[in-house]
Amino acid sequence: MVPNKKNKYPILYSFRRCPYAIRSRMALVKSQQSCVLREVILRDKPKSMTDLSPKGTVPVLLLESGEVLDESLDVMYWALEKNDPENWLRSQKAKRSEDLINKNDGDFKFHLDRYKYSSRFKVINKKEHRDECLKFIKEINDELKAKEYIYDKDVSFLDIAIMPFVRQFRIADTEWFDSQPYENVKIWLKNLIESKLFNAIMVKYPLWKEDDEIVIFP
Ligand SMILES: N[C@@H](CCC(=O)N[C@@H](CS)C(=O)NCC(=O)O)C(=O)O
Repeated sequence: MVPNKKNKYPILYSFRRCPYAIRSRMALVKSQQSCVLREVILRDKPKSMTDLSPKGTVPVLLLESGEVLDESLDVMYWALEKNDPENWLRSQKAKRSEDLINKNDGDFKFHLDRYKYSSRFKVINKKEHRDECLKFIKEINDELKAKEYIYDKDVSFLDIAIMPFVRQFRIADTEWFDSQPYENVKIWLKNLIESKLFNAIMVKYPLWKEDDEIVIFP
């Protein structure tokens, strides 16, 4: 472990549109944890990032202690365990939340990639993948029948862990998504996308280069 002596803040390697980085940034901002932000592009990752985490995915958070967190859910837990003003972590006491996040990060993400990036994945029938994604959307829609958010009436960890991926699913074909009969999901997503928090974490930052002035986020 290389202690991060340069700054009094953790260093976050992030990519604005990445759903994993989005959920981490939302938790960091909610917990009022400032970071030094290094905005990267995935086709040209900085060596300092891959030296810290050779698997080369974002987000990567280098803590003041030198510990490296390179899983977005770990970043969320780390931030919220320090400060969780709206008790987002309450959803994580339920096994159901873990199951839903596993489905999101597993099957849903798998089919989402093949639907959204069908040429990259050489997919012949992208609709099949869209249909597979819909199974998860239906499940979320059912969860939202009796409450505004997936766990209860307020935003929790569970919503934030899932929302960036459902947003991506919508963006793949906005008109089609908006015409689907999943009203609960549509309202839930709209509320989260229009939230102050989401807009605060989607602010654009210039690409980071070695020797740049530090950028404090948020
Ligand atoms: N399990 C990781 C996955 C992160 C991930 O796959 N991020 C994508 C961007 S959305 C990435 O960095 N991919 C590497 C690449 O495209 O080169 C996490 O939760 O942090």
